[in-house]
Amino acid sequence: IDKRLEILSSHIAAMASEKEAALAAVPTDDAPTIFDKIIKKEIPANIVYEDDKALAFRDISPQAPIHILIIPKVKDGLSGLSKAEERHCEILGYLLYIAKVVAKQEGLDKGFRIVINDGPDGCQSVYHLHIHLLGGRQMNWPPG
Ligand code: TR5
Repeated sequence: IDKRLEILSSHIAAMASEKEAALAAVPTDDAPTIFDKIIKKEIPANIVYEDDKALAFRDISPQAPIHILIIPKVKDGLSGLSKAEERHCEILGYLLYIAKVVAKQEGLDKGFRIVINDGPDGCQSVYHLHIHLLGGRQMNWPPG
């Protein structure tokens, strides 16, 4: 039971700090984010998939046994989904497809969860569009 409480309290702490990070984040359309540095390999990330359009790497603060972020290499104003224009349709569809490719690569045969947080209410903390791929455990519904 102690171990369970420890895990539970670390989950609650992570949730609180993620929310704090989201509320502290300044929504910006074109300003570079930490993800640009990951794309340019200026800071390390655990990259699980890469091609000319998309990059997928493990989230630094995983909320599930598998927690991967899928991002476009070129931001093109897509700081978040709410900024999507018709010209982004192709990359948006492509990123979803890559989420599926990565889910398969990770062996998530029993299912997975896709999340896109948008804006302060959506708990977005990094303003470079990203798809969360979560799996490896039973997800709950509704999400918090
Ligand atoms: O809250 P949203 O939806 O904006 O998601 C941003 C995600 O980026 C969070 O789940 C963070 O844990 C994750 N994140 C933040 C950083 C980071 C990262 N994932 C991998 N590597 C990271 N580095 C090196 N630095 C971050 N600040």
